[in-house]
Amino acid sequence: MDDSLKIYVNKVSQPSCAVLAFCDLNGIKYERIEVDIYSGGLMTEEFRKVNPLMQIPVIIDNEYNLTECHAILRYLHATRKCDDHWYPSDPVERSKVDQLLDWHHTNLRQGCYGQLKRKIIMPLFGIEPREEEIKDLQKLLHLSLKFMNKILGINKFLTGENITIADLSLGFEVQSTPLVDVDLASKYPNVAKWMNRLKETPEINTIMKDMGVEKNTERMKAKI
Ligand SMILES: N[C@@H](CCC(=O)N[C@@H](CS)C(=O)NCC(=O)O)C(=O)O
Repeated sequence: MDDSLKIYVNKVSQPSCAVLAFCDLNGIKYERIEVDIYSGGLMTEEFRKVNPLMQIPVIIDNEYNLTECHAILRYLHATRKCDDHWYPSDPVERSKVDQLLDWHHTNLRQGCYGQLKRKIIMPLFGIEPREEEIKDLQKLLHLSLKFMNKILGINKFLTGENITIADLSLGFEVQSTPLVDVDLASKYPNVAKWMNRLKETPEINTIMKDMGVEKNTERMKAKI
């Protein structure tokens, strides 16, 4: 069954990386299909058939197409042999994971990717971002990191002692924050320690390194 799993991703895409890491950590085999998000790869006729919403990540499992990183992570957890800790069967523990996954989309991701989309992707297609909007998103990002810093002052991982799919989803987003001028170590030390803890896992570290955040941060600063 695993042999027929295709995953459409880009190495800088945070939700794509969370799906790839989950598969690598759980021994799930897949065919990786890289989509060029900077030069219209999401808009091709071929890709629109895969996902009419023109976003990655997407999986095709046998003939079933599924989008949305969090839905994909839950689906893979339910259909493959994965340890319970990733997405606990206990309703209370599971709800803690779900709570963070929902929160992520309208807070941390909005604050981080929301800025990246406006600063990097939209200008490539001739759309200039509004400065006010970027400022508001930066505020949201800092509020989100402050909240995470508080939780991670108590917990080893986001929901407690064990790593879950929420750590993957939020961790890959946080990996991109230097691109929008966030210095984690000085402002959010508990988040920085948690990121180091995640990077102790080789599968996560490899994918995080491949995102090329350091190099891309230098490039972005050079443009300013
Ligand atoms: N809610 C989606 C978001 C996916 C997403 O934002 N993907 C980005 C790449 S990181 C994308 O495809 N952006 C293109 C666009 O939105 O135009 C998920 O969690 O999977």
